Amino acid sequence: MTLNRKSTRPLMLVTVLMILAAMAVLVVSCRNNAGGPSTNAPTAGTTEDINAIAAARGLTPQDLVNAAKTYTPSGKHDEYYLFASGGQSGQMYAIGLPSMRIIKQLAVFTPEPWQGFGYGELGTLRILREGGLGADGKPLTWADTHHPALSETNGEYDGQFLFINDKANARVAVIDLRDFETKQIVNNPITLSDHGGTFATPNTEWIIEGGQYAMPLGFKYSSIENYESDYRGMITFWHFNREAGRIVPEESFAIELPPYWQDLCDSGKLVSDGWVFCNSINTEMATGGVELGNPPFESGASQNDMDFLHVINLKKAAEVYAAGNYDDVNGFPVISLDTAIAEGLLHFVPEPKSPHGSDVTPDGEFIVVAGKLDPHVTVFSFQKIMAAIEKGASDFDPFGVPILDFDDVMEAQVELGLGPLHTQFDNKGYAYTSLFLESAVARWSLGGSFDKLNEDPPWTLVTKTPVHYNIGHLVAAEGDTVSPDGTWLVAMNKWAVDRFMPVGPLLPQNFQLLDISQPGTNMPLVYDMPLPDGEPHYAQIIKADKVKPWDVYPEVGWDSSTMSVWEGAPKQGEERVERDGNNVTVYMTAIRSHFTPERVEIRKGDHVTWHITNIERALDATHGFALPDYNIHVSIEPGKVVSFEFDAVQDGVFSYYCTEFCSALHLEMMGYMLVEPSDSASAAD
Ligand code: RUQ
Ligand code: CUA
Repeated sequence: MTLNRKSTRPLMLVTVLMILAAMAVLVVSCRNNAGGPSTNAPTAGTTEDINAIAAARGLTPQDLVNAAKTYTPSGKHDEYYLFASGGQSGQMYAIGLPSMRIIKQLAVFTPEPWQGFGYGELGTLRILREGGLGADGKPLTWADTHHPALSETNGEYDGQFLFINDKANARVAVIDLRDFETKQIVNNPITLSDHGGTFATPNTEWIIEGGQYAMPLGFKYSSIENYESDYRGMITFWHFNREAGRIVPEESFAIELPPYWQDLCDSGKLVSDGWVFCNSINTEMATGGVELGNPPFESGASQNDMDFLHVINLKKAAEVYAAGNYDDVNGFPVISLDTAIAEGLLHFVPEPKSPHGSDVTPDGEFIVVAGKLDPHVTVFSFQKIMAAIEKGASDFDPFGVPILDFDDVMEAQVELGLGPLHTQFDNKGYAYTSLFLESAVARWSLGGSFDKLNEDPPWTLVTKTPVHYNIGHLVAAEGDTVSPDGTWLVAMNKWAVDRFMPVGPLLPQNFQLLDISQPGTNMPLVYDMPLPDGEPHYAQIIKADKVKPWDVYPEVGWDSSTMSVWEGAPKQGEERVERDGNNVTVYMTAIRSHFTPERVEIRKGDHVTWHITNIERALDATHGFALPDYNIHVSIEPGKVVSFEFDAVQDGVFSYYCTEFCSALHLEMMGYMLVEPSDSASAAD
């Protein structure tokens, strides 16, 4: 096995070479305080001399190179979007690379007032409501978002849509990248938790949502003593209609799986297109009960030397579903485990030891599985898996699922270090694996027919870069496509520890940017970015020019929840308040710097429906609308119409106002909603 080679001297950027030479003497003199600025030296702001600034701040030549690689001057745009999960916040982040600047938070599963998501606006409330009600019958208001997936065309990110799962409640959200808004949330009808989502097939026909904790499918009760007979795992395939920009639940289906905990999946591509690979844990079928003297889950679910990589024939499963060969569970089509076995949809491949991550190489030839408790990654060959399926299995799991022979399908095992988790790829024939326990990113060389741009022997460790600390996922530029870029990689670290100024016991997450553009052993860490939200599991990085968002909505009166013009949208000159019995409808427009009408006079007990069109066409001329006490806030971007409704349960005087500082007279952009008490004389008409 190749050992970690000594780092060669970093290649310096030509543009900074001269600066570095000029400052070398000064920098050497301040090497001793590289841990931070010295307290009484001048800092940036007191001088324009780069040497003096570097000396004062304790910056090394490498620091200046890193700064030159990442600093993005005012007005310049980044090269990539990083779309990161926002973890338990239930949201997502759009982050620019290489600057690592947060560009926007995307409201997905959780109400978000700035965007008006879930604060009265009918369209977004409908999305939240349709996306699942909690046990109390109210919309769920958080999510444990894990794995974003960009839509793909021919295995390349196409910049059109973004998907992400909620592990806690087994939900999948669809975000439209024309306006970066969440358009749909689907709630898995048969199970509560997913982890193996979301993954898009190479042309985004299917969005894959794998399960996690087994339970009786369809939300039935069964004693945990009946675990083996009644509890089940699952994988769901949501059919995506690109034209409509929506998942079509009526054209989606699931496959029943044994009650192992399906963990992470990946879609096949190119040669393996039409296949899906999910690792699993707890093939021991441990049921916990440490309080009863049973082994705790953490050891009960880690007994076996091998768990099972689930090899699923999605193409054939779709045919079985189309032929109607499925059961109905809670109104949802589920291909039974027996049918899956009989039709050859499901095979197992033994995978060592508490596996995590299942990542298909860009050529679709290999599947990389890491073992959390094994210093190796194991590489399986798709061709060998096909040959072994052809040959037929001689071993079966307790449910009758055929188990392929490990030696028949294993291509290589590469020793990388402690706690390997996830793997990404580049354009040079390297793979990159996160080492959780070792806090490092390992670069290793792929074998096979891959057209390699590196000179390292196949299936060997090339180098490691330490990261801080306890890295979970890592993500490379265009890293899940058939042609990764090999430019940047972001380590998504679970712990930040000492990297940032202290903010109390709850620390931010640490995203660290690595430059992976040079082959060999030079893979420098160039930037640290605190993310003020936990815990972002995964992200994807797409070339910025592939994403083509709208500047403003295409036409005035645009309903972003249907992505079309709404004919009923309030128009300039036709603003009014209509009354029909106790139902009041407000037709309002917004333009710098007034709402029309500026007075809305209603009565206590009225049911109010309120529409506002922003008739602006100027870039960034967004108005916010706040209705205090009624818990309503919406964002109305240029061209958009928003609608909300409420019961006027409280009489009094309410000043509604614009919440975006949109002009010099923004403070005057307000109006009064006067709610007359229902028992006053004038109310009796
Ligand atoms: S996986 S715990 Cu993405 Cu490493 Cu979720
Ligand atoms: Cu519109 Cu402030």
